[in-house]
Amino acid sequence: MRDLETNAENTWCPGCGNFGILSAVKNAITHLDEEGISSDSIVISAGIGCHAKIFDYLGLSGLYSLHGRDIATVQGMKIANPDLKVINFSGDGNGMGEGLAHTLFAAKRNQDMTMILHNNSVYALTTGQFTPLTQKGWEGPSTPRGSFEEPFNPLVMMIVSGATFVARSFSGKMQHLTDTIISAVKHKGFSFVEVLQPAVPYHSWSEYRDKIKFIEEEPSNYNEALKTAQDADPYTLGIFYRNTEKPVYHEELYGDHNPVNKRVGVEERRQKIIKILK
Ligand SMILES: Cc1ncc(C[n+]2csc(CCOP(=O)(O)OP(=O)(O)O)c2C)c(N)n1
Ligand code: SF4
Ligand SMILES: [Mg+2]
Repeated sequence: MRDLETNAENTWCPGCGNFGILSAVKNAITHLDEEGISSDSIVISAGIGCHAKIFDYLGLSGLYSLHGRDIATVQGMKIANPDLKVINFSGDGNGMGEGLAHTLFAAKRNQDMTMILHNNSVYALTTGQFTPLTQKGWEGPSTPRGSFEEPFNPLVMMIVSGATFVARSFSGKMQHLTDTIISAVKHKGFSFVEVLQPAVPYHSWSEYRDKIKFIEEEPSNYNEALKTAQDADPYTLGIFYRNTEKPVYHEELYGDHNPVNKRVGVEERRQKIIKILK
């Protein structure tokens, strides 16, 4: 098991919801390692934002990517070496704004990866602009008279786009969040976990705690999942959708081939090209 601690100085605000996500991820990785999913086989990526600093605070391999391009980065990692378990840390601005197309296509392809969306409903690092997930009416630095746009429903968006594991948790519910991350990483296919996370300069913990609730039971099929995700308010937690039947991208692409450990030699490749050209 790797040492998950790093020497990086933690610069999150005291009370930031990202601390809960970091702890839950560490718990989940420790548990997964004990179950046989080695921490050496896990690679991570993050975009840019407060959430993305988690990359510096986790002693795991990976690539600190660009704003909105991290989802593309992890897709590349998986295709390059399907034996890896890849985890992406994204923000609501990062993954639902500038990176939205990459998010939708990763879900559409059922890429075998996990996306953890730190949803604080704000572009926090850049000091409080509204995001695609900000609730209507929220008064912030860029929306002093209240945001008048309807937010996306990320769970519905992911279900209809093709994700095969769709869940919501909260950084203040440590056991629920840890268990959800474990299930998401073990899931074969695109797993999406939205994590509600207070950014304390903009939202208080009680704002969340007063509203948090759980779905009664996990929906058993696509239509039920979609209806539950549509009807639930943005503070309802649980696993909304799980489909283990849908093929995953890298297997559709090249079966059980792995370009790293089943590498074709130069001569074999040359012969294959000659055969195609003949
Ligand atoms: C290509 C690019 N576009 C925009 C930015 C500016 N930028 C950096 S962080 C950020 C907001 C991040 O918001 P979110 O993804 O919600 O993360 P949070 O800080 O809330 O965790 C933006 C717009 C950037 N660094 N690079
Ligand atoms: S601004 Fe918000 S998200 Fe960023 S470190 Fe502070 S509390 Fe956390
Ligand atoms: Mg954010």
